Amino acid sequence: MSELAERVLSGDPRAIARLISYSEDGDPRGAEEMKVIHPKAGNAYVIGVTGVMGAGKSTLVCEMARELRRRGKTVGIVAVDPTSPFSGGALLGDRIRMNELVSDEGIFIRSMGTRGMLGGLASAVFDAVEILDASGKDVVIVETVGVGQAEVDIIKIADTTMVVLVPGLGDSIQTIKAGIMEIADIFVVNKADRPGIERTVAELESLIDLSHGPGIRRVPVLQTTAKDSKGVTELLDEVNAHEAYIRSSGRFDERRKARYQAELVEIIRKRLMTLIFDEDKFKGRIESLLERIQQKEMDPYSAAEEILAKLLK
Ligand SMILES: Nc1nc2c(ncn2[C@@H]2O[C@H](COP(=O)(O)OP(=O)(O)OP(=O)(O)O)[C@@H](O)[C@H]2O)c(=O)[nH]1
Ligand SMILES: [Mg+2]
Repeated sequence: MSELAERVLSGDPRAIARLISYSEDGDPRGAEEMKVIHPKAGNAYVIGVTGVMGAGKSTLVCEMARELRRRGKTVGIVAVDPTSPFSGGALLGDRIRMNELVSDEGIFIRSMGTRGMLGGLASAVFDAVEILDASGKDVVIVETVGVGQAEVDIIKIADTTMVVLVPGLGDSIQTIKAGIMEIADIFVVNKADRPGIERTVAELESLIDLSHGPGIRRVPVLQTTAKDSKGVTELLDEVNAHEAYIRSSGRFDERRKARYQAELVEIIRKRLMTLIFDEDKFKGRIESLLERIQQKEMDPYSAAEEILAKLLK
């Protein structure tokens, strides 16, 4: 086994950071290490945290990490494209909260930005979760801003997904309508210190009533005030209850399968994109096909078929 893989498996934070960077950069050395560490992954419980911008997700994630540490668990945190990243923004003003986490060897925090259009992002996030998992973290938390399909896809990594909203729905209702309802295992209404909390919870409960049926687990709605560490213990108890539910109903294995399916598709997609658009010979070919399409000598469908036929040869 390579030295880097060995150091990752022993939990060395520098090695973990290095390997995540390889994935982000699409460095081929990363793929080789990922092959080696895969057999050691699968033991971490993965919590997805998504929801509207500025809902207090990062604050909540920090508080969950603190509570998990009190429960003796080690924690990996992956924050995807945060507008207020862990390294700055709103949390910069919260030095005490951050310093405690950063200086704790049982916690690893990584922010990942959205990359170019070919979307190296999703597969790097999958890798980061797998790396933290293999490194021995008991729990891995993934924070994403729930706006687009990419985030919904990323959340497939999670065993338990929480959707974070805030009082005074408005935007939040839109988020729910945009398909977030289906992915929520737990709803969290954060900023419970704000006016309108009761009404928001009631509106959410009536929305859940609509999709709720007999024999189906009812998605719980929890209230938190992350900035004052309120409601976090109850929230993690609810995560435990959800874990027990998916483990006893066979859904846990289904979710893990969905995670690896999403990852596999993503790796293939990325490799194909690289093949088609980055390889010099194909690049030249695509240029000439584009020229012919524009001159009406060829249509895009035939051009695509020609490229695929070349690939499959
Ligand atoms: N009133 C109130 N403010 C809170 C609470 N939790 C977090 N905040 C504040 O909300 C702001 C946004 O918090 P973040 O944790 O950065 O929110 P986020 O959802 O991670 O934001 P993005 O990643 O940018 O989408 C900060 O100013 C926090 O201090 C809360 O329970 N009550
Ligand atoms: Mg955030």
